[in-house]
Amino acid sequence: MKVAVAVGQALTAAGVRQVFGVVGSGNFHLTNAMVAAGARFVAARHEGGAATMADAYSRMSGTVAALSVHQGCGLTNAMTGIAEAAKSRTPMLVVAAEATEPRSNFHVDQDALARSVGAVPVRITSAETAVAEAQAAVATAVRERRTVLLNVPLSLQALETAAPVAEPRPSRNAVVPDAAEVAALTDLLRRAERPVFVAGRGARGHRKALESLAERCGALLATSAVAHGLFHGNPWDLGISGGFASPRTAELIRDADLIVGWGCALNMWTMRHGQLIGPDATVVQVDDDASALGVHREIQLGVTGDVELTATLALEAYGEQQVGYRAAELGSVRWRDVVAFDDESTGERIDPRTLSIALDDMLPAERVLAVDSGNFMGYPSVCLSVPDENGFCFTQAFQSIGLGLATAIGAALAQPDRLPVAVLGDGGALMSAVELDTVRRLGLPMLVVVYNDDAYGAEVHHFGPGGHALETVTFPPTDIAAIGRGYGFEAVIVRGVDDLAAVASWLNGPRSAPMLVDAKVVAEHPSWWLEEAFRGH
Ligand SMILES: Cc1ncc(C[n+]2csc(CCOP(=O)(O)OP(=O)(O)O)c2C)c(N)n1
Ligand SMILES: [Mg+2]
Repeated sequence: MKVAVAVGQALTAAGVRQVFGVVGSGNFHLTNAMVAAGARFVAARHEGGAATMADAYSRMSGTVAALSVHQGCGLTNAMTGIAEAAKSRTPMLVVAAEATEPRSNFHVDQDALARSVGAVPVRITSAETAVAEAQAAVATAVRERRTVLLNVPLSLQALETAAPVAEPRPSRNAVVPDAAEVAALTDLLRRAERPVFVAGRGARGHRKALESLAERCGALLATSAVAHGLFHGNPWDLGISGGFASPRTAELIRDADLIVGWGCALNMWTMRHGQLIGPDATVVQVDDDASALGVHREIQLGVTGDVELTATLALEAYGEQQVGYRAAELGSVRWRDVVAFDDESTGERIDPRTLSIALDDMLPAERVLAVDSGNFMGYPSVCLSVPDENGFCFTQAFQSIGLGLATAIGAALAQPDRLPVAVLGDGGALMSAVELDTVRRLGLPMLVVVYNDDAYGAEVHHFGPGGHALETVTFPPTDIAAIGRGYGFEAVIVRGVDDLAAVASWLNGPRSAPMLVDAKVVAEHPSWWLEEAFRGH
């Protein structure tokens, strides 16, 4: 068979069952071979969207998805999404055709592109080695948790090679922690009076082990934004640690005498530039990648080990249960319960807090939420609860706007039994609007909510107080509801809570078309988390 077909078959057999992309001449045969071998292909309208769909799908399904792109321009279009995936250590495969001939219009240095954003470039180098190289690319993505660019030169694609033979699918081995490090951790846990666990990306999927250990030592439970939802329903859950923490959550973390980051970098966002760590708190990090230890924060102990395994071993060694930080009932720590605010809705514009709380009350609990970047992003992130860590997909490692809609598409496909909700600013929505077509074409019953302030609000609030001219970051009103209707959505303009009746009737109906809410939001002042982020800088 042809190399392109053999590579496609080998990738599918190695576990890549979901492919997103834009197909051109260079990736046509390869993509079709993957479909013929049983993979599902979703055509995005822009490679940037396809990249983030693959990233979100990988994260929310725990499998390796692929992005398939045309040589050169197909890859450059996808670079922002690839950078996000690489920074997030999403095990993901980018399959790119490659024009190795320098005089080709399509030629760019694809290796350099990948390397510059932290992805791992590999290549098919001959017909004989093609299948093994394709299998190795998937193995690197899985075992090293990397975003891998597999370049498939056009000059090799039509050569003949042998059909791939089945290989076992690659999997990642749990890193066994050193016994002395586990003993040191157990000792600190025993001595702590107010321990708090902060679970990050590496803790996703390990709820039980962490809950059991926390119960034994009386720890309170929190997460970083990328693990939001992990402890949903646990009476000792503090929710998100960091800028999106409620004042009560922040207070409790700041008062901890021991903070253990589980698969969590404890970066400036999760720890509010360190402000959430009390002056006398001991800080521990457990991570299966030794190079992640102590990078963002000074730590007193680093444990190199798998989160689940380390927590299980610490529990075995711990001994008798202690009260720890669980002497008194927590009460609600939810932002909406502990932050009082005056509704600033005007009749023409709705207060984003009022909007977010009303949505939380309306939407079914089984939801999967994606939030884009911007001033607005804190409101839905803190107000909309999610059922578990696969109910929240946070593609913000690159802090790019415009990834939210594609994130919601990938997450929706990975969690098909949940209501997909994309929450976007008007800037991010208009940057990525082209993928509204993909939502409608796939028949996804998605709710898209745009917090529309007719501005790059984050920039307005950043520079407005300094008296700078703001014409570069403010826009005339745009009827985003009309744009939604053009793409086949049902749509409504929301200026007050009463207008959300249209969403209620959509929720109660067959949801045969997706729904877009163009919410004209009040934006007189920056959101609290943005103000804090400005102060932190
Ligand atoms: C790709 C990209 N371009 C520019 C920026 C800088 N930026 C950060 S927030 C923002 C404004 C976003 O506007 P919008 O989506 O309307 O949300 P808002 O801040 O108004 O709530 C911009 C331009 C960015 N983060 N990413
Ligand atoms: Mg805006």
